[in-house]
Amino acid sequence: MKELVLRIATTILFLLVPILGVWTFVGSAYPGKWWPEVYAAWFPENVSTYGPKIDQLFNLILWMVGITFVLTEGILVWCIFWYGKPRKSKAWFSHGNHKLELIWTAVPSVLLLIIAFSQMGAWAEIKFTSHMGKFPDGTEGPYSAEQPLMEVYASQFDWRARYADPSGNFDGVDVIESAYDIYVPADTPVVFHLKSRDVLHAFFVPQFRLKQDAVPGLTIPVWFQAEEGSYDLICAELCGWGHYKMAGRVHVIPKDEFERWLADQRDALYSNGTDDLAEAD
Ligand SMILES: [Cu+2]
Repeated sequence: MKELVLRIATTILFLLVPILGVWTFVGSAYPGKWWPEVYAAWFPENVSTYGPKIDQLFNLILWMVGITFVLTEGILVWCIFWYGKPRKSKAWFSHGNHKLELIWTAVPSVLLLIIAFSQMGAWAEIKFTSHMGKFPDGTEGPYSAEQPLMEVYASQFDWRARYADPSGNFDGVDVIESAYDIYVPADTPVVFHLKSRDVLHAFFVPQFRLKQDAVPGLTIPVWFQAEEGSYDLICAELCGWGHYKMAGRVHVIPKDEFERWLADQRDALYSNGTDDLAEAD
C-alpha cells in the first residue's frame, strides 16, 4: 500500500513537469485567460520597424523547442509506465545503435540550419553597420553608424545619453547629457553608440525587440526606429548589486518636439543658469 502511494505520488510529480510546461507554453499566448495576467511573461506590444522579424524568429524557435519538449517528455512518461512493469524475461543489453545516433544528430543539425538561414535577413538588417540608419524603404535617414544621434553610456548603475554638440562632436564641452531619460525622434531610424564605463551591461527595450550588450572598451553601433511613446529601458546583464535599479525610459517623441527639447537643453547649457538668475531679478 505504502509503495503504491509512493508510486502514484512520483508519477504525479513527473507528470507535473510536462503539464506545467505545456500550460506555460500555450497559456502565456493568452494572457489573463488560462494564465494569470500578472504572470504573462510574454513580449509587450511591438513598436519598432524590425520587431516583427524578431517575433517571427522567436516563434519559430519556440515552436521547435515546444514540440521537442512535449515529444521528449511524452516518451519519458511512457517509459516510466512501460518499463516500470515487473517482467519475467531477462534484461536486454544494448551496445548502441548507429542508425538512431545518425538520426538524432541529423535532425538537430537540420533544425539548426533552418534557424541559421532564417535569421540571416534580420541579422543583416539589425546588426550590419551598412544597414543602420535607413528607413524601411531603404532611403538614408539623418543618422548613421559613423554619424550617430547620441552615445549611450551604461555604468553602475545608470544609463546616460550624450548628444553631440552642434558640430557633431562628442568630445567637446557642449555635449548634452541626460541620465535615465533618453529622448529620440519618432519614426526616424535612430543610431547610437553603446558604451560601458565599467562592467558588462545590456541595453534592453522589450518593446523595440532590441537587446545589445554594452562591453567595456568597445563602441557598439545600435539602431532602431520606433513609434511615439515612452518605453522601459532595462539592464539585461547582471552587473552588480544595483542591477535591479538600472531602469530608464526611452521617450520617442515627434521630430519637432525632439528638436525643441534639444534646443532647450542647449539654451540651458549656454546660459549657464544666468537666465534663471535674470528671471529671479
Ligand atoms: Cu545591469
